[in-house]
Amino acid sequence: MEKNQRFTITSALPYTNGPIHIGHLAGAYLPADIYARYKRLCENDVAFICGSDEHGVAISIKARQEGTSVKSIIDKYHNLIKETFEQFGISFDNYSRTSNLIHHETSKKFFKKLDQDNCFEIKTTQQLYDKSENQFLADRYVMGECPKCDHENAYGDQCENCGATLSPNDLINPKSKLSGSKPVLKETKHWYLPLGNYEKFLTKWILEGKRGIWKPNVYGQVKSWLEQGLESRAISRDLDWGIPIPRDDAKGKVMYVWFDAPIGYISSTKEWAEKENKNWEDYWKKPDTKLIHFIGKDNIVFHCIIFPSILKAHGEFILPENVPANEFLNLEGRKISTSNNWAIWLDEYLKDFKNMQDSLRYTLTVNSPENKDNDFTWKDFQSRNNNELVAIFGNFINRVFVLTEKYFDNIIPKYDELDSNQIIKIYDYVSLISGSLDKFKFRDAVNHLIDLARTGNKYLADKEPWKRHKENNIKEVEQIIYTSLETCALLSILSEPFIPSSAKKIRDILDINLVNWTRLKSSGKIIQPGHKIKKSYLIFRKIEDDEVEKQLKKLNSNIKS
Ligand code: B3M
Ligand code: ZN
Repeated sequence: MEKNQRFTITSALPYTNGPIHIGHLAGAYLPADIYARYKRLCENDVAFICGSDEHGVAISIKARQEGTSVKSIIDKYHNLIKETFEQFGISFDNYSRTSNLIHHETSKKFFKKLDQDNCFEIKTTQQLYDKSENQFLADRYVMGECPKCDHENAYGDQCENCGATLSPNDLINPKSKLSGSKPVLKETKHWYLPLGNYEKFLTKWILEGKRGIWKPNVYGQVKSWLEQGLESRAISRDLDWGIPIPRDDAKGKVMYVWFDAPIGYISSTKEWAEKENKNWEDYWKKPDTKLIHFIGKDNIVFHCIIFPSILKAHGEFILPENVPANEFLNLEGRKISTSNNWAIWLDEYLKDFKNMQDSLRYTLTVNSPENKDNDFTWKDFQSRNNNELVAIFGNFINRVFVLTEKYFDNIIPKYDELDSNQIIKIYDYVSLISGSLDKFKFRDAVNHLIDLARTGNKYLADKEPWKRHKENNIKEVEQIIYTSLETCALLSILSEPFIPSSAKKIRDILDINLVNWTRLKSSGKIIQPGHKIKKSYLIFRKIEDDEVEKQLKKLNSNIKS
């Protein structure tokens, strides 16, 4: 539980071509939020940074589909996504957008620096072109057969079936997404990043330096990319939506979205620093700053190979300390698919399960696709909520509050000694939970949290304060309730990163403030005897069978037969 460190924590910038779903939350936002909250609670200097990714072909396509302008699409989804994050308690220090001027300027400056230092190759090649639309077909503007797995509907940049990274010319039988016509080849000039030049550096930095430190799924992917050898990547596109390439001989060309998007982390930090009167460079250039990227596994190559090469080429920036990428979350046994509407959209969840953000946060953490793909099912969601959050955590808190009211009229009993055996047990969880979080083991961490509540329940069951009350052993009852209230207080502090809104409710009832984890003393005493606590109420509620059935029905109606 180190303190006084500087952290730059980023979550992948979501594309503003649609709302976000549970897979996004579980992959890149929830773990990052838990981590950022935890690091703040350990008295670290944290910049938790994100923003909307508003460039790229996917967004132009969405605008065409909806018969509207790109601007109205990005505004609509930027606002929706931002609001959704706020509702789920994702505690970004700044949530920016890549259409902001500060981002255009930052990206252009970056390009110019690399251009001046001769970091790019300029090549003229033949690329797919739609004659009827007068447009080059970059990335998702073209679809065809995947050369690797024969999947019929692979995009020009990626096959969603086998995960292969592609370029439009790789596709078999390509078709324009704009007109449906067969494209022709046409010459065009582009700027390339010669990734081969960075192989040595990447090998030393990651393969040698991060072995056993980075998660095996991330390390393994990087290793296989490096073993295959890295090819030059075009970082410009012939498109009308994006950041113009700042060169006189590049009229009509914009930056490839994956060139400017990661720079978005830097522009968002700048925007935040300006508001907060901080120096953004501390968070990106000081060697003792720890940069951590939270992403899903489809973004590993961009965050572990391409962006670090860009940062290295620039020369003044730090490299990520870790990239704890997650695997995928499936839904009811199938891959989440936005195009087939096989997803749980977070904005819809918020309407269907009012004030139950923490139930989803909890379930997605306990089931996080940390090391392998995982499955979300509505049944499991219900049972995790009912059997763990309600029956263990909520039940303990509620029993303690009810007993405090019944026996002591809500005044914390004035017994001056906590039960030291129990206090030792419960304070063990501070290092168990923080140790897991330091290793990015969010599932273990949240399981420890539930175990802490179990420890509280067991204590009550063993000590039977109701029996002692009947026997008139009031002193003992006082000690049991005092110790149990201390356990509630500890739970309200240790659960803060995971279920922040419930944690706050418990603290409000106890009438205590959040305490930094670094200040927790193993002797306990977060609460004060003699202090009156507030009237309690149930913090969690059960999820009924019909609620789950309704969701399953809604989801299954989306299956296309
Ligand atoms: N917008 C892609 C994605 O959501 C992309 C992430 C950018 S992070 C710099 O998968
Ligand atoms: Zn494929």
